[in-house]
This record gives sequence, C-alpha cells and structure tokens, in this order.
Amino acid sequence: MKRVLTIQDISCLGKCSLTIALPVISALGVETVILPTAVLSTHTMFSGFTVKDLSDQIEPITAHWKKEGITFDAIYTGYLGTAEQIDQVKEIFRAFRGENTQIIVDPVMADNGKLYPAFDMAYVRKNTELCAGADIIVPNITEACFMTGMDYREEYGEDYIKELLSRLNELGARVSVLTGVSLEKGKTGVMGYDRETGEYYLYQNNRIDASYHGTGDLFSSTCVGEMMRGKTWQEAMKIAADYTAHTIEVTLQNPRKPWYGVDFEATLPDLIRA
Ligand code: PXL
Repeated sequence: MKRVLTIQDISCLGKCSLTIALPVISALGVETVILPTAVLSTHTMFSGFTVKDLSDQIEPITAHWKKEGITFDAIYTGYLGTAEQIDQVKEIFRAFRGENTQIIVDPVMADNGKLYPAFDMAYVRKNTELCAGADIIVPNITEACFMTGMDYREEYGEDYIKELLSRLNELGARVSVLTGVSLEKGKTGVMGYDRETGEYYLYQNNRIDASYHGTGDLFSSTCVGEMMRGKTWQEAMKIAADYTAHTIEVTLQNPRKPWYGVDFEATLPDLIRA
C-alpha cells in the first residue's frame, strides 16, 4: 500500500484541508499520514474562529518518524499557517524526499482575485519558494497570478492561461496545473503543462454556478489519491475534476442547503466505484 504524508491545518468543523484529505485519500486505498499544522475551531470563512498554531510540534513529530525509518511515496501540502511554517515544510521535503517520492503542493492562499484574510505578500513569496521544490503544483488562477506577478483576469482566453503556465513552469515544478480554468462558456476545469514532455493538457467539464469552500482541497486530495493508485497526472486531474463537479451537484440538491462545505460523504462511494 502506498503511503502519503499530508501537511495542512485541521479545521474541526468546515470540511476542508485535513478533514477532506484524510477521508478521501484513505478511501482510495492509500495510507494517509497527517501532520496538522494548526487546529482551528472552523475554517476561516466563519467569523470568530479559534486557532492554535502547532509549529512547535512539527520538529519533534517528524524527528520521531525519522528515527522510526518512515518513508513516504508522496508528500502533499495544502493550507499552511505562516511563512515560518513553510520553512519547516521545506525542511520536511529535504528530510523525507526519497528517489520516488512525489511532492504535490497546493499553494492554498487566495481565490477570486484576493488573498485569504490571514496572508500577505511575504507569505506569497514563501509559497512561491515551496512550489519551486515540488514535482506537481495545483494553484488556482488567483494564486498563480500572485506567484508570477501576472494580472488577475475574470475574462481570458487560452493565450493568457498558457502564459500563466509558462511562468509557473519557470518556478521549477515538473508539472504545473491551473485549476478553475474556463475556456468555453458554461465549462470549467483544469489546464496543465508537463515540462518533461512539453505537453499541455486541458480538461473541461460543465460549470456549475455555485461556489463552496473546500472544493479545491477535494480536487487536490482526489488527484493525490488517484496518482498513488497509478494514474497519470492527466488521468488523475480528469477524475478529480469530474468528482468535484459531481459532489457540488449533489450538494446543491441537499434541502438543508449547507453553505460551509460540500457533501463529499455522500459521493465518496461513487469515487471508489469509479
Ligand atoms: O480550503 C482551504 C482552507 C483550508 N483551511 C482553512 C481555510 C481554508 C480556506 O479559507 O480557511 C483554515
């Protein structure tokens, strides 16, 4: 069985970061080791959330794993708390990167043209450095703009996306994947670039006009799980894009109208069967 380490916060309520990564990657038949970077009462879209930073636990936990001789087939990072914590994560990459360890970085920090409340440009620079040390990065368009200095646009064509991918590629990862790419009316999906083959990959599915917190984490976690099951990054992105869209559709049918997260619990069996 493959073993993945995922490093992100744990938002006790809210369905994002570790409360998505752990169930989704485990359900795909992959051992999921977690390193919680902070404990929050809820994700940051609630007002009045509490945060306990766990930075001082990172070194002792990982030192123990080192002593036990633990290795990972992949390391997947998502929302991290502070610039200092990103330095700690870079050290984990250095310490645990084996010859075949895939490093997947989702530089979670922004959406819809804006940084999340907790972050500033110093954090953007650190996240950009973290991406340089990854094999695969999966930013959304906003995050890619912050990291490359390109202007954020709501309306764009393929040239804009290819320019963003080319600038992301210069950051250093082997594969750069942009999420939330809409190149046709009524469609959305991903476009990626693989520097080893020089190939672009575009996948578009139907756009559903609803936005939920945690869908980026659902997409990335599904990609990681599928790649660990032996899928190529292109196959994994397609499955993850379809699964995320399906989950949003199912959530929209919930009469209780959940606002803070998607009903992935209802759709996980479909992912496993697929
Ligand atoms: O879904 C990304 C995410 C993860 N963790 C926390 C967040 C967010 C997005 O805002 O607030 C704590």
